[in-house]
Amino acid sequence: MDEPEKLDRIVEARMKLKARFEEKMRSTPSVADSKPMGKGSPNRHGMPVTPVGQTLTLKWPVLDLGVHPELPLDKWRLVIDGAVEHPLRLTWNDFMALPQTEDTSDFHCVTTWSKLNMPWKGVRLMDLAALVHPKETATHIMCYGYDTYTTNISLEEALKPDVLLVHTFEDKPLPKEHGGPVRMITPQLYAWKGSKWIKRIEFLTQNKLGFWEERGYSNTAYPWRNDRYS
Ligand SMILES: Nc1nc2c(c(=O)[nH]1)N[C@H]1C(S)=C(S)[C@@H](COP(=O)(O)O)O[C@H]1N2
Ligand SMILES: [Mo]
Repeated sequence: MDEPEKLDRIVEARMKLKARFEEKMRSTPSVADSKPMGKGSPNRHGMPVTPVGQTLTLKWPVLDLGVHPELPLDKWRLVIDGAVEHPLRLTWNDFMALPQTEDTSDFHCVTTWSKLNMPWKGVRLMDLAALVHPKETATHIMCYGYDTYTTNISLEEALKPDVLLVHTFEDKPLPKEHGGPVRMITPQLYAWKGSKWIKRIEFLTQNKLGFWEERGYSNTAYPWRNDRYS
């Protein structure tokens, strides 16, 4: 498929996905919440800039299971499969040839630190979804990290425009300890929903629990309601 045709296909599929999830997105906590809990002036989403129970930090702590996988770019692959019409296995070059998005967003860790205004570059989850065409029955995704981490997220959250698979932070390659070469970010949910060293995105037809969700963390992970545990 040539490039313009591929882009047209993404644009069309993106519009269909938006229409399909519009209603559900409107009722997600970060859109429907009329009294978000937290302190400070409204952020770019109209939320108090510091969610309830969070403290701002300028540092960027490292939090993970302790394994930092070594992933040379020529060996790196990203698989997108499950309940989709066109499963994909991307190389680094395939991934970098997709439409690239720059965005600045915030990072809220469930262990109570938040880091604001982080400048990212990467590929929208929405654009990857548009490429693989989730089946009508798809409702969630499970993300898998190269370190064996897993985390689940509903499609209405995953398809938000600030959910990215990022490879660049502050104009430099994403450091390995923060999930480089590629990690996911979920700025409107607690940060454990974003898998570092992302390896696979599986579309699901029903919800399943990831690593922390199985251990009592919240399914929904919405920071402005202190939604830490289930
Ligand atoms: N693959 C993988 N992704 C992960 C984790 C992990 O252990 N493995 N930890 C999660 C948690 S609990 C948090 S708070 C953030 C931390 O990201 P950071 O180390 O870049 O601050 O990554 C999330 N993504
Ligand atoms: Mo975390």
